[in-house]
Amino acid sequence: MTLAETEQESLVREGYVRVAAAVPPPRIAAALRAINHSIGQGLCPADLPTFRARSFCPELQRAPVILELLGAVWPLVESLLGEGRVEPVRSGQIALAFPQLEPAAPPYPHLDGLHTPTNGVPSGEVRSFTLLVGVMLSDVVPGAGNLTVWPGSHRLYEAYFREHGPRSLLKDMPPVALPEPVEVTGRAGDLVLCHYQLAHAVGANTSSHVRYAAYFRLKSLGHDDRRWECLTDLWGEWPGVRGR
Ligand SMILES: O=C(O)CCC(=O)C(=O)O
Repeated sequence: MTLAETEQESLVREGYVRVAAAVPPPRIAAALRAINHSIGQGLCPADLPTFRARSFCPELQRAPVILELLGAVWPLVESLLGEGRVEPVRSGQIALAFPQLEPAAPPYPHLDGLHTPTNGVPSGEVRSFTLLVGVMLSDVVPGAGNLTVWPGSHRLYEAYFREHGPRSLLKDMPPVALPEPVEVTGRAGDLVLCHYQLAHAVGANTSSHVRYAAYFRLKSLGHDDRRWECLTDLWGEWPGVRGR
């Protein structure tokens, strides 16, 4: 299981790539069953801000039924980050986007691992990683709570950090003009691979359906000791990416 050459080119240029039908339907069905069972037990409104920032169904984050979604694509991940070169992944994020009644507002780009009041990251830290792996658990049409990305923002940020220093990320998101965002669409079972340094957001969901997805944040072995230099060396932790 490897990326086709055009998919790799797209990953390098845009900072993300969608891989169709990467996770087998039985694994998607098993994960959805567990998630729907969990939310059927009831959601406490007070938990929602934390669930949105961290994960819905926290009791499932380490469950085999969620981790096996990543297991299905582990060879692909290792083909990019190197065999035996990825830190073990012990939990996933269950990301649900419920329909909203208000009109869509423009999405706000972010990088993961920066402090917010609800995400559990202490202020003064940047909890970066190498690769964001998203698994679509439901079909996603435009306007349905899509993962929204700013293609090429990873390269713009790399240039910014080279000029201003990687630790400038401790202050805030780099004040860089970004291209138009793209809503990633696809089918249940599709995979989205994003470079850590790609600006992204969850888009508005003005559809009639809940958007279901799972995300895994992968680190190259020893990433924490290299976290600052990675910001100015986009592909240093990606030995499987050609033409870096
Ligand atoms: O829910 C999504 O599709 C995006 C989530 C997101 O932006 C994040 O977890 O950092």
